[in-house]
Amino acid sequence: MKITEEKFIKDYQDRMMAMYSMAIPEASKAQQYRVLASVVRDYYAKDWQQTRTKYEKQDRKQIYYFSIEFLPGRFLTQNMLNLGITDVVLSGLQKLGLKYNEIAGREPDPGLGNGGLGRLGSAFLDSAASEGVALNGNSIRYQYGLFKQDFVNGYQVELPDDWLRNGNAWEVRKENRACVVHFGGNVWLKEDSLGHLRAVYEHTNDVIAVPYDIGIVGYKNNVVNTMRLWSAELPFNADQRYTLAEKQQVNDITEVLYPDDSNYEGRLLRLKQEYFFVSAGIQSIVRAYRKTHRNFNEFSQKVGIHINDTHPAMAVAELMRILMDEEFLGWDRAWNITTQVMSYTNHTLLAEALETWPEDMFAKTVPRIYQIIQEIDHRFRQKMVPIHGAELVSSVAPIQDGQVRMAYLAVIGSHSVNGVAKLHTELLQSSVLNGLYQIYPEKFNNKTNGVTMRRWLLVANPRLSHLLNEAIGTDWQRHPDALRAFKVLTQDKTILQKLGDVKHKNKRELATQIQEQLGIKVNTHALFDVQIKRLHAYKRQLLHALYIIDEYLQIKDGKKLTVPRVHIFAAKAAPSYYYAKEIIKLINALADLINHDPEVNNQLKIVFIPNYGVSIAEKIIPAADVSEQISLAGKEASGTSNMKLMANGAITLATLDGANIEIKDAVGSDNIVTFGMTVDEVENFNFYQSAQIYKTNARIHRILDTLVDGTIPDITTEGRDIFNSLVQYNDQYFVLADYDSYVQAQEKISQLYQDRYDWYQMSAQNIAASGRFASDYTIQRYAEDIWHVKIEDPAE
Ligand code: RUG
Repeated sequence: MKITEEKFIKDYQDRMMAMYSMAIPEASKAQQYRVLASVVRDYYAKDWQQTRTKYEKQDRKQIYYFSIEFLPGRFLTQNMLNLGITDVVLSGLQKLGLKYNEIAGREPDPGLGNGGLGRLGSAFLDSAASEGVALNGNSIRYQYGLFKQDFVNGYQVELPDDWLRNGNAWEVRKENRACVVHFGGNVWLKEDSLGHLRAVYEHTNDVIAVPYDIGIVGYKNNVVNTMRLWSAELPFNADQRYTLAEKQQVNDITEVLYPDDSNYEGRLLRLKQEYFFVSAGIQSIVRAYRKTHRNFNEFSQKVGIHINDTHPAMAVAELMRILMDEEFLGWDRAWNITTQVMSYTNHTLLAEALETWPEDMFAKTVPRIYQIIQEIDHRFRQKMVPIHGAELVSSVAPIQDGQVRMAYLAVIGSHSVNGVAKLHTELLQSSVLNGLYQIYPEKFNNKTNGVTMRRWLLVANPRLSHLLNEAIGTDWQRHPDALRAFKVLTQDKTILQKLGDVKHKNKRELATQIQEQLGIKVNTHALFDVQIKRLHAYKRQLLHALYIIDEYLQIKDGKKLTVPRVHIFAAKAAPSYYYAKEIIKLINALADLINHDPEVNNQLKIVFIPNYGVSIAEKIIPAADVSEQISLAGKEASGTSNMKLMANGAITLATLDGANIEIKDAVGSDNIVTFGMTVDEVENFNFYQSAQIYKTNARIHRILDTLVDGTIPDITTEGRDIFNSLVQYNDQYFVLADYDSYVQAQEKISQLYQDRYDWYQMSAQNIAASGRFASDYTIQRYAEDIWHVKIEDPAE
């Protein structure tokens, strides 16, 4: 459909009238937004329907990406871009006397994820639609997204994220596709008159799962895929039978996202959430397949189910349940199909993030699933013990020591298991999943993460995108590898000058926002040193904070910093993660001290931007000079902010962890600054004594003392706890061990930043090398190697 400016203006006026019976100037900004979203949605409605029917007609293999988290970011700007209607809409709105930015800012940013895991899922959906891969998201429609973060006296406070309060303009409720999910009760198998073993359920608590679909618009290719989010409701017409408490129990299932991505919580509600979206998703997949197929002969050629992290691992048992109990396939056939259909991505090496459920809780909550996992466990042992020995096999069996172990279930039930960066996959193979790697080496493969360049460049950084279009043409928008063409221009002084201008303008824009929102005035000629990610001890925001104290002490000693700096943080801590919240308080207290000290003047500023999420990242990333990726080696599976920041021309300051290593390979060691211990060094560091470092290293001694001697006001308990964690409790994440090396790296950064020509040359090298980290390529590799689907030209 060709959208002209005239058509858009008319559509907008008509829709305003239809929805609100108002003239445009009378409407609030929120109403203006909802009208715009509704008009834009219309522009892809037909493509959405046609994509579905085309897939059906072609009997195309459908892939379902099961993830308990997605972080799509705001849809409006991205959808307009992908539909190719941005210019028309912007000029049309202007003619109507409306300001796009004000309207777009009214869209809630759906916080349906904690961080990298959810964002990766959404990047994959965007890339798959843009590449013409039939990938469907499957998740939970949380009533409340990840909490909104605010600071009160420097402490994190959590406020509910009521993102659905005014409705969600992009979703379509599909009541006719609802299904029933059973929890609890008793279940046994009974032979029916045809000789089939049927599962008989008694006293179950049933919940209705209602799907809400959101269209995922591909980039200028008429493809619109679907993200399906499930909402829990009471069974139809049955209100009276339920007590308030029972109603609440059903609402609870999809009420709120668990706000922790690095710690597993063995809570009943979480288990229910997991089974809820898994069961609903698989029922709807089988139902869709059954519409056009009489038997299951082709199921594994037509369906792929991806288990994103362990949360949806019950998919293995749920598909077995449906195939056996409802479709009457025998165990072996059902198992054969299931393992061909399932694939699994692991995202963490942290032992505390690997899910295991107490057997009794599991058995009570999902009895039939428990029975099936028991059988999987039994057959696995029976088959593997003679080959690999009892010790190895029981160390990786799905059930052991009263626990159901979800990662092991996912590996055993899938044909493919991948890590998310080269190092991470190697470490999975050699440590966390080593036992299963010995048994199934052929299943393991690496798929390094990626990011969508269209959101992180075209949407977030229009100035840089414009420069790139001017310098190398627009091919990179569809084929991000074409950014490589920018490499030959890294010697071109005019280009570097323009690149510097772009960065400076972006910094000015961020500075204005910081001033307006936080009342902090920052020097836009200072180096913007950025660390934005979840707050976790392993990510070592503390290392960065100690360096800031170091800089502060130098200034107080009368020295001048080599370059002035603005340290920018944004991070949410899990509400129950006390230590992480103490670090937030420390950074805020430091900000308070340093930003108000007249002796510091313009040399040093600290800004902690609250409520980190996709929308805030879109503002910070284009303005970053330095990207801090300083986790302890071996702890960060991959990281993705490292890739976004690189694409926006920030220089990475990194440990050799996760995908940082591949960034270094891509950009060359002259264009990245690395420091710190390697994984091997960390692993072989047998007698670490952090107290010894405190004792013998005068610089560190002095910095740590400021945590407890009153230099930083208002952090008595926090300062003492952090001090103790570093000195008395032996510094679990080797902050002190890496400190000197970090300082050297920071000094190198300062040296480099003094010569802006060299700096922007490095920056340009980073942009030019970033194309390989586009999720378009990652999704192609998933499609080819894991899901075995051909990338089809959507035009055909
Ligand atoms: O911590 C990891 C990141 O390193 C990674 O980049 C991201 C996407 O693969 O996933 C993050 N993650 C891990 N989020 N939740 C978990 C817990 O398994």
